Amino acid sequence: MRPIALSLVPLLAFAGAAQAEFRISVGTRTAADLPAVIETIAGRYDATLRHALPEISAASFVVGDSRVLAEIRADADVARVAKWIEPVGRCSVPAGETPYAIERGGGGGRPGADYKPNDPAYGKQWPLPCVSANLAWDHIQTGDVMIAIVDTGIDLYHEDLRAHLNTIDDWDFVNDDDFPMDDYGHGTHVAGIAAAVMDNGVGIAGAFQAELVAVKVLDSNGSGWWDDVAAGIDHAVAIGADVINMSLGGSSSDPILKAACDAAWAADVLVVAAAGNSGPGFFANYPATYTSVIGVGALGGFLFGDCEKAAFFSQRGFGDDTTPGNVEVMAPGKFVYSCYPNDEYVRMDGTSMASPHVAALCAAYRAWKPGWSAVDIRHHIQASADELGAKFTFGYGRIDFFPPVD
Ligand SMILES: [Ca+2]
Ligand SMILES: [Ca+2]
Ligand SMILES: [Ca+2]
Repeated sequence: MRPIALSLVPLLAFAGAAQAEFRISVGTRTAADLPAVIETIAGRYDATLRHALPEISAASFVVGDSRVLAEIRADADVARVAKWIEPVGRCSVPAGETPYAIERGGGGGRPGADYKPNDPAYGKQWPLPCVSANLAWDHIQTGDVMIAIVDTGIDLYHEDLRAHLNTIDDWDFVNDDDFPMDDYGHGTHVAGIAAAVMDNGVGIAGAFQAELVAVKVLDSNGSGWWDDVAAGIDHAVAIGADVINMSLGGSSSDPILKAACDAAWAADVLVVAAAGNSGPGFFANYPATYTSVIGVGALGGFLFGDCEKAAFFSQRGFGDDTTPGNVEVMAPGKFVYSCYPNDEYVRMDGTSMASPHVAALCAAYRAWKPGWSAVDIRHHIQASADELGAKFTFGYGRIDFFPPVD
């Protein structure tokens, strides 16, 4: 395995084999129907149970191929109680999100006697004054709030994250273990934006000082399966997460993903997702488009971190809690400076970087107004957003951390 040239071919062959894996999900009419269906499918079709999710009356399996799917669909014992029997799709981090180090600024934000943290790279974080997070810090910086980062994992040892990490309740749904280490880099960057440790004299300041829990659902290439994402959402709800951030997406809906998102929202959890990076010609990335999910577009213009203009890559299409669509609010997603594995810091561009600003705002409201429901918080975020233009592009507008008052 050591010589790189020799290992390339087997690695590629293995990657090809992994892609050929075939998964299905089955939703049942009631949770009580689920155990018998699992037993039937596992017993009759040589299927390997991947996830049993009684909270959403669903399960997923690895099966031989699409012919097995047809056989299961034709099985009367399964079909009688099934709401759906579908192949599971793939998802990934949005396209084009690669780290870089060039120094390019951007600006915006309001003047004021705002809070000044001691983190050395705070001056590189144009997004924070853009959404007035620094003004909100005069009033509230932290609270007993948990944000689940459903992503590629988090660097569990990062100097500017580890003090906020809940490593008891975290989980790796790719490798099926209790150590959701980030082997790609994306989730670490996303986590830092939301809640890197502020005022520790190190690195950056997260937008809100919340507990972070890593829920790894994307692999070392930034790709994953929707049933693993659904299991991750289900897990986040079970451990008491207040907010779920999904800086990931796919172009087609998936019933097990939708069931998990809808169940989280129904359980009073705020679910936030990236709108996608395929540009203004595209809308309806999943899960951002679901009404149970707050879809987030990116601000930043083309060349600079422009606080008023949509980033050129940001997908479009208005949506909220009653209207399907992916852009509910906007947050900065260009030249975003944040944590990267091995105590590094990089800039990245993407709606993935916009989404955790909104997750942090949701967490801030959870701390500021503990009596508010997720619906209350979502509606307040919509109503207090700064309008920037057409709803189809900007949704309700740019999120505003200040004033977080009613
Ligand atoms: Ca752990
Ligand atoms: Ca810091
Ligand atoms: Ca939506």
